[in-house]
Amino acid sequence: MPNYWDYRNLLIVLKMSVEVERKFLCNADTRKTLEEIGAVCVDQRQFLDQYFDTPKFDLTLRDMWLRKRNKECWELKCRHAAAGTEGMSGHQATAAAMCTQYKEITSLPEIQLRVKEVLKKNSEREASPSQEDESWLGEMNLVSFAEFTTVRRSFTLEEEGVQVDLDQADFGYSVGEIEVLVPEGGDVQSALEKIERTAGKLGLTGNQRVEGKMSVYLRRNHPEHYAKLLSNNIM
Ligand code: V4E
Repeated sequence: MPNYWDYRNLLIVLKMSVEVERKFLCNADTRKTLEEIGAVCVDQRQFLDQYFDTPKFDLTLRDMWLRKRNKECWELKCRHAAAGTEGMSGHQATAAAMCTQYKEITSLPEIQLRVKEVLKKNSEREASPSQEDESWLGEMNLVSFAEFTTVRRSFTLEEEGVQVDLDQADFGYSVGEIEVLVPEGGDVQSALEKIERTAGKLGLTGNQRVEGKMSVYLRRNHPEHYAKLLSNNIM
């Protein structure tokens, strides 16, 4: 007989979305190109990201990325088990391989539940809905391993439902992202097609994945962990 917690967890799962994203190298002309293809700049902001893991990196070695943005919003990104490439043309499979798919969880109680499960912590403590109470970090042995600020300009291509972000991280790395948010269980193939069309409009060529900010940060600041992530195909 399902209980309150089963229903609560089901509701949380239904609210989750999958971020389908392709990163690209941007240059001085990228903003002009975006305007030429009809993208509209909708936001410009700066944010601080603090990433957390255990000293042994138990989360990131499972491709789980726990962060706090601007000292207030918690988010857990977990790799989304993407559908296989059967039934895709070679071209579609290449386009899919250029993208990442991550589930985004933003509810703090749900984040705490997932992290606790993964770290096999069997504390009796209730998940805390309070953003201010950070005692759970210590209980789960979580410490900050990366901290950086990003200046982001966001553009939207409304007819495609696509967002393009141009990010400049404070450690001297710039990267662009074409992204589509898909509700859990939604049409990922259509998102991949929108991203590919947008990449085409931006004149992006080449089929090498471009590094994200974290990849560059870890290569510079935690080279041993970075090497482990590479050898486990997480980066
Ligand atoms: C998923 C992930 C990490 C978490 C940060 O993800 P990312 O989208 O790169 O950061 P950001 O600041 O753009 O977040 P947003 O504001 O869009 O939510 S850190 C490393 N990963 C895994 C990963 C990967 N393996 N490969 C690539 C190309 N990107 C990320």
